[in-house]
Amino acid sequence: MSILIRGGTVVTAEGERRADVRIVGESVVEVGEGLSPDGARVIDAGGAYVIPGGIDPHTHMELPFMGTVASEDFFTGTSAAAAGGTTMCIDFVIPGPKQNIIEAYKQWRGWAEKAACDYSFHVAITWWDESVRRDMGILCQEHGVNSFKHFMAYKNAIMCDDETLVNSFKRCKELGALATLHAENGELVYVLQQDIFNQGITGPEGHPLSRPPEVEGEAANRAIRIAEVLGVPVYIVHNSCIDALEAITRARLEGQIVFGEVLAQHLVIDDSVYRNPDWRTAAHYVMSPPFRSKEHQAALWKGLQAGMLQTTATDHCCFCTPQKEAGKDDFRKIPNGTGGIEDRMGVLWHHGVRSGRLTPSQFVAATSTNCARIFNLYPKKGTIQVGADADIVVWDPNKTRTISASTHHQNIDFNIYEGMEITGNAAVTLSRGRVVWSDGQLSTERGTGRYVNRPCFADFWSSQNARNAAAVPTPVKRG
Ligand code: URQ
Ligand code: ZN
Ligand code: ZN
Repeated sequence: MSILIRGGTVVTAEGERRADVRIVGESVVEVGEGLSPDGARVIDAGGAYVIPGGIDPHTHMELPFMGTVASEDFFTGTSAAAAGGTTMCIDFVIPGPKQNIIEAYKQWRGWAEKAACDYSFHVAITWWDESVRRDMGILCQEHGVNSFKHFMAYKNAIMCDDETLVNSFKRCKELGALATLHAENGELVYVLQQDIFNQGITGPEGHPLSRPPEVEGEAANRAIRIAEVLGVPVYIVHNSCIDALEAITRARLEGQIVFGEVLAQHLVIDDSVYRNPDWRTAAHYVMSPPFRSKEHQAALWKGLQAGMLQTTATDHCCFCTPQKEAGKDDFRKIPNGTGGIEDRMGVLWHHGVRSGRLTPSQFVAATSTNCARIFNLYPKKGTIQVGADADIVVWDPNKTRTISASTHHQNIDFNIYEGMEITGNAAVTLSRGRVVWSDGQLSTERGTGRYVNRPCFADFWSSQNARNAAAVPTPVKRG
């Protein structure tokens, strides 16, 4: 089966040009002007952009969390992703306390077999002993894992302490894997939650009060400093505030390998949502880190524009209203998470490209290519060139839609962007050469998504010197 995407402007992270794209089977085989159909199915991209399928580096399909399970599963979530122009997600294996990490990995692999688009997994390190060290090596060498997640928040659940951080970071360095972080000081959050609740603030407005920017900035800086001493590259997920951005910027300007991710929602939604008089609405915005003031949003946009933040994500972790109601009388019990995988690309195009903040190439870099490069998926994923997977989107810059839970394809009864009108949307989405979204209709099939191996960066990462490596330690001769 061959397809010719004709008449569009191909946009990659490197630039844009008028070109046709020929696809045979699952791959791109030719990119150039005036290509003849030669019997191929022709998709007209006239007046539109042709971009690499979005890659969302941060999702939680059917995550067991806070006493419930996220309502979006791997089929519905990857289908909703395709409707919005995202063709791959990197999800998270999050082992239970003392759960063997390979057993957990296999559990998630089973859940993900229903996926409709490609996927991969970061594996969370939530506890430590020598078996974890051993199994991290097996996951890298035999299962294509090159990134390990560390939650510095969620005390008494999945939070890891500094001892685990240090041990796991050192292991990542040995393996050539990337250490990724949820950076909030979980001890501070825990104490602030009690204080705020005991002052009688039980509603969702208590959530951001228990997680101020300083709590995020401290953890981001601590993780970065530990990584600096050990010489291991780090990736900070869902940076939401100036404090975290400053920690990343300082480190990057000093030559440390630090990557930063920002969620689409943190760029366009502010903390006024927590003061909504409707409990249900306010509770649906309970996620961590929380939404911040417009001052933080402006700084995050500048961080993205300046290249201090490299990737955009959604942290797609859906809980329907009945699930959120577990915290009806206690904000600490509201399952943390929001949706958004379907709207990330459109929201970023509307508020990023149409606003003049980002060029189309920067948009492609931030929604696809940078993630592919950081997690070693490039150039199979994250670009349009001969040999790449045909994960491609015909992007109509003039297609307008109003975002709503009444029309979205996500399996959640709320949309954090409800009512937002955006211009710039996916007209056609292809997943490895298969049309999965066209004319406003999904045509995804369960199980057609594939797990994508991500090899470690043994050479590149090991080049990151530990700070103390510069001063070659020599023993003092005594006596
Ligand atoms: O912290 C995360 O990334 C997961 C548990 C989703 N929930 C959230 O509030 N961000
Ligand atoms: Zn997180
Ligand atoms: Zn997350």
